Amino acid sequence: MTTAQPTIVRSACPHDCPDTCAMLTEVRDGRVVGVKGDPDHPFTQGHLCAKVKNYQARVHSPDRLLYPMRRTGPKGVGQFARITWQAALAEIGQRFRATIAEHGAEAILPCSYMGQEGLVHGIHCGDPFFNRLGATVAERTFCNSGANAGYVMTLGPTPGVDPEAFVHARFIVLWAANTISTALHHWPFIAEAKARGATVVAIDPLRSRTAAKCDWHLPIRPGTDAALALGMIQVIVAEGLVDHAYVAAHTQGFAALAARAAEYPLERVAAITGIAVAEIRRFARAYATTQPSVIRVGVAIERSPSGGQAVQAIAALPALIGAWRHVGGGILQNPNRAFPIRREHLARPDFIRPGTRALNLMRLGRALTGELGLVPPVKALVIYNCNPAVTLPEQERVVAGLARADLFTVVHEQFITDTADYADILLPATTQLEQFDLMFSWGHYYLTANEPAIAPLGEAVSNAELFRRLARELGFNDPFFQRSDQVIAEEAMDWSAPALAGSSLGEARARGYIRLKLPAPDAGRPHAEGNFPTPSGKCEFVSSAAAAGSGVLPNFRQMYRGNQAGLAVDPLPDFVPPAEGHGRYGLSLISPKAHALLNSSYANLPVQRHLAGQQPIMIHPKDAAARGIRGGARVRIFNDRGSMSALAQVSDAVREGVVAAPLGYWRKLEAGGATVNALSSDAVGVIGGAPTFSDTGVEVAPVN
Ligand SMILES: Nc1nc2c(c(=O)[nH]1)N[C@H]1C(S)=C(S)[C@@H](COP(=O)(O)OP(=O)(O)OC[C@H]3O[C@@H](n4cnc5c(=O)[nH]c(N)nc54)[C@H](O)[C@@H]3O)O[C@H]1N2
Ligand SMILES: Nc1nc2c(c(=O)[nH]1)N[C@H]1C(S)=C(S)[C@@H](COP(=O)(O)OP(=O)(O)OC[C@H]3O[C@@H](n4cnc5c(=O)[nH]c(N)nc54)[C@H](O)[C@@H]3O)O[C@H]1N2
Ligand SMILES: [Mo]
Repeated sequence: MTTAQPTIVRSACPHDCPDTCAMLTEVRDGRVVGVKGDPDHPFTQGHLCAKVKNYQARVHSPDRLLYPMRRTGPKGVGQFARITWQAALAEIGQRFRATIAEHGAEAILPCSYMGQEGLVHGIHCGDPFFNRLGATVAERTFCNSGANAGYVMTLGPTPGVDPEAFVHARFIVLWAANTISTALHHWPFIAEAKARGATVVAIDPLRSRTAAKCDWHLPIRPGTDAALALGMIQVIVAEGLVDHAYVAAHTQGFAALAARAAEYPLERVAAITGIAVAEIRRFARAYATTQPSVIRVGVAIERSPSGGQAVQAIAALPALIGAWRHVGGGILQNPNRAFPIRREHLARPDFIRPGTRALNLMRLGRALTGELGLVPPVKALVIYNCNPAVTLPEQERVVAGLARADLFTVVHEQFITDTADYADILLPATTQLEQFDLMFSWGHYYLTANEPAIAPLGEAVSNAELFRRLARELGFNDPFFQRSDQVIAEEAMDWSAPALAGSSLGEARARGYIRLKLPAPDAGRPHAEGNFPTPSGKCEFVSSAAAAGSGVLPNFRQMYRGNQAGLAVDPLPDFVPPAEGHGRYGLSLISPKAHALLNSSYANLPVQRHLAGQQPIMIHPKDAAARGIRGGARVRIFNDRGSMSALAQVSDAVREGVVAAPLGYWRKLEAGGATVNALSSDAVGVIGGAPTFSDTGVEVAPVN
């Protein structure tokens, strides 16, 4: 047999991660033999992370789901038999038609998120289909919806500081961001600033891998960031550190914000946050007086009742001190706003019939168990790009709901996950190397193309192809539903927008990536002269959209679809105490991202499983001693919602009173058969409908 020369194909990491790496994939004889980071890409810089650097093992894993299957055993057991695509589609069509006839189309619910992040196969891939079908509109507030809402209330949908411009900052705050684990490719820019003399501060209940490398660590109590931000504002105002010229020219509502901040004297802030008065004062002074200063907010900041308002307050800080005047000064929250994405065209909200109900997927458990009393009840569920049995709160309710005999569940997946175990019909999904896509980023300014490296394995189909097939099965004749992947990509972007003018899909495909046409990292000062994309054109310390009661901001609705959670009635930022954690259960549980896992992905694959070990929980030595827990011991973590088992890591890297159990482990692969979302509640934050994973009261006990 002759062995063909290896070919190198340009790929793009598909994952829900800010870095969206440009990859070079090596193919030999129709198999992927390796992947590496593109050394020429200014952000990827030739490196891939612990999750993706052996992506070929994910693609060619013996555990890949490669054929359509029908359930043969009880729900949850994972017994399936192979069927044809034709039989699978026919059964789905028949069940959908019967459900619609009996209960109406709202009895069908899509459950999806960003298992794949691309413009073709990502968050919006199924929206036109479900909107046209008349299904319940799913609000997907898994990630960043509260933070986005708070940020946009203050600043409007601006991309903020170029991530590459961090090299120019002299004071960098990583606020609820574990950059080294969750956005590794941003770290070199921060390290470069540090090498040039910048001070880097981490605000995190945990001395994370990142906090350990910072100059300064503020170990805050979870869910109290809004109080810290208001305390900083109070110091900045009281000590005359305000840039009054900038505030007068480019902001509105200063007096009201100062009055709100005055309600947060440092004694109060210290009592709330657990950080000493002198430390807060020193931090606020250093932040205000060391320019350029920049803040990177991580997604974790939103996971408590006033998480979105924390971001609303933090977004006010750079304007207050005039940080926007400088290259590298300001705030970075979600730079995907720089990409001119035609979300309306991708998602087709115009297909939604007026009055169609919306459901926040954080409440999936209660929706499925019937506790929400939905009429009609959910009778058919289609899950793709998502692993709700692991990633949604109220895990035991989610699983109890999925186990309902009268629920018809379709799951499209690459692997037989905890969720897939409950499918009636299981459909095989391609991986990124078997499909074409075009990727935006929420961590840098490069649009990246992904060429198929190999043909789809087995009978796996991409998300876009699944919805082409479902549309045909349901008789949707509009040619819109049969667009090729290339046409979807072409139409996903506004190529005439300034950020892309003169560029084309062809150029992105030929080079692998294109940088958006924004000022170079050493030249950008996006808000030196104000120009905020808010209703007033100013940085709004008092949100005019909230004051006008105008409900949901447009870009927010497009991303999350039909989110009716709305804005805070209060147009000023405020702190709302966490509901749990200092009450009946003595400890406050956080569930940050695992270094070697990507949300719930990779927990089943050997290399990452080895790196991640069994589900751990980190506990402070004093809290461990009080409970007779030794390092390495198996413990039970519990509250009224559920319980899980974990191995104790006794360490002062976590604050006293706080325990940390990383997200991503699978129920069926862990002792005790439950993971961290068995403990979290489905309460949502004050703004943006965001989850409150960091507001979870628990108790921990040794297992004898
Ligand atoms: N307790 C707690 N819970 C959390 C969080 C937390 O910090 N703590 N974080 C939240 C956040 S920020 C997020 S983003 C969510 C993530 O929640 P999810 O989106 O559910 O998690 P993922 O593991 O990213 O992806 C889900 C599944 O998509 C599958 N998949 C990958 N590619 C494809 C594809 O092309 N097609 C199909 N059909 N499937 C594919 C993967 O195999 C995986 O099983 O979790 C949220 N849940
Ligand atoms: N390795 C890895 N990388 C990932 C992911 C992954 O699962 N694994 N997931 C991707 C996704 S979907 C996302 S959204 C991003 C998330 O990126 P990050 O937001 O950086 O991720 P987290 O680890 O959830 O949280 C960051 C830090 O915030 C702390 N934290 C938790 N609650 C609070 C709080 O109330 N206040 C403060 N100040 N800090 C708090 C945690 O201890 C943690 O160290 O990462 C992406 N990248
Ligand atoms: Mo996320």
